[in-house]
Amino acid sequence: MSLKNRISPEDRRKSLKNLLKEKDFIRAIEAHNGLSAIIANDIKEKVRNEIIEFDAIWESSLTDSATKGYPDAEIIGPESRYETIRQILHSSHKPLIVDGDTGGEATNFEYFVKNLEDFGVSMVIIEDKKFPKRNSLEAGAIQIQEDPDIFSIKIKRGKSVLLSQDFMIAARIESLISGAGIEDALFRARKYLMAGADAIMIHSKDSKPNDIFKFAEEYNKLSSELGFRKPLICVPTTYNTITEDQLKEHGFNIVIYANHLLRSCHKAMKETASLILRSQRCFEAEPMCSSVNTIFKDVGFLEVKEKDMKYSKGKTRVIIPAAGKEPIFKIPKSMIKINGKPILQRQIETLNSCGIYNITVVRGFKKELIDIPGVKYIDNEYYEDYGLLYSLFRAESEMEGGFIYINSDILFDRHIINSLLESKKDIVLVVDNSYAYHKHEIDKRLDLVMTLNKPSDQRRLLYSRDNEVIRIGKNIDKSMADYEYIGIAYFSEYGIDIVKKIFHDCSSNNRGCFHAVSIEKATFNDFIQEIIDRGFKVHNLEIHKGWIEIHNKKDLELAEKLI
Ligand code: SPV
Ligand code: MG
Repeated sequence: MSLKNRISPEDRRKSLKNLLKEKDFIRAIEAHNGLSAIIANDIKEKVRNEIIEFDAIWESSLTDSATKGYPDAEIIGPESRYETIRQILHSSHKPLIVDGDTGGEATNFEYFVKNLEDFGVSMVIIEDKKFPKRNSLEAGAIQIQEDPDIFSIKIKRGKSVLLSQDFMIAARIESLISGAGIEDALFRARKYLMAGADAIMIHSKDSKPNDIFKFAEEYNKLSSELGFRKPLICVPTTYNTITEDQLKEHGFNIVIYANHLLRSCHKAMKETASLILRSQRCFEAEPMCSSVNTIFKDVGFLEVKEKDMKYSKGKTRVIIPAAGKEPIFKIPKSMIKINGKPILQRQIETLNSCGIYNITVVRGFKKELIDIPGVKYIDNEYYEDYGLLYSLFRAESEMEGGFIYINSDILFDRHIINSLLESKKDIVLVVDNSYAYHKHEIDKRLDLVMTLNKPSDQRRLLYSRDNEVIRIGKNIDKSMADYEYIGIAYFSEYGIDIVKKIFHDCSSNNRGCFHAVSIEKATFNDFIQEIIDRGFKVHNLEIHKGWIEIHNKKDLELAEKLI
């Protein structure tokens, strides 16, 4: 349950009636638990230049029963249904339409209506079948309709217990399901409307919409005759090529996509389970799954994490691989002094100012010279033969829970680290968009990055926080590159998991060439490219300046001037 989708029962209850006044067409999608309700609530799409979303949620008897492993035949009792309803209400702020099955015996229905109204539900739909009903979609299932007068009394009795004007009772007509036909459906519609039904749902399991269109036409005539028109609802599970525009045109006011979230996850679950069996491990199934981080984000866990972090940033880990030897400098680069203070000292001070104290430095070349207090040291004795990736993994034990990776030869503003800590992605590279302005003046071989979405001039003003890296390396053509990678990256707990598995998989299985070198000599860029090539997402955090890299003596002079 997320704390963000809160609404009072009163406000939620009346929101469906309000929506029906505001617009002539409402779309509802099924949810069967808290998580599916979060998806139904939050999902948005841009269609024809308009951001659209679902207006309401449908609590379906079919999917509620199936989620609990039961057939849809009024076996699940009301307390169990209330539990699902509560989960949906706790996880969304949208109006909820509850599938009331037959409503049971009239006294049971009165209590059901009272409870739903108290919870803040906006509408219950009951179907005119005899208790216990059978789901309407299965061909050959015996469908027995209720006497229309008995059903009308049930509607009246339900209405009589209501405290508010906001709660609606809709009558669902099953004449097209039972085979009784359109005449019977219309006869019943008249009775139910006269009994006080607030809406009519006409159901059909035909693959074509002809019958429901015919019913809608007659319903419009009936409404004119009665002098009032109540909303008309349909569930196009079988006649699914029909569009919302066509339904609107024929006078429907609410469309319910009644089971698609359950059916889609059911299919995905089966495929994933089979793949794990076939692979005899779960690594291959990973790209088929939402990342744990996405789920954490959806269910509000990241909000919990953020609040925790706000009060204990000190737990964030940083790893700085500083083992390499740079021929033009006689000492480790991290000990090069800028205006009298070593780069590493400056890095530590910036990190400390962000509340970060858990810093590990991997030493190698002239390790005895790196001795600044306040950090933990791990040594890489093989720095001459092994590359940066190897140095990084010398500090594998320090990666637990997620960490920030920082090159040993850069200086950076604290806002970069703070933005990175707010990042909600699993693997994030910090990339600079100012590269575009100076790329042609620089002859150094930069760590260039290509992203999935090309940065536009407008996007340079509004930083893109949600772009994906598709290529990284020093060999990318400058005219093709979108950004420069600055040597700072973030790995969440889940990101670490991926990274560790890929590293160990490569180390044990890759005896030959690994991205133009060997795995032993691999660079950080090679490794990131491997992660991308294996189908995992690497995101970028776009910045504009605020850092400097000490590659050569010229950079050193520039840094001395700037600081
Ligand atoms: C449900 O979703 O439970 C419904 C619609 O009642 S149907 O399954 O088509 O009957
Ligand atoms: Mg149902």
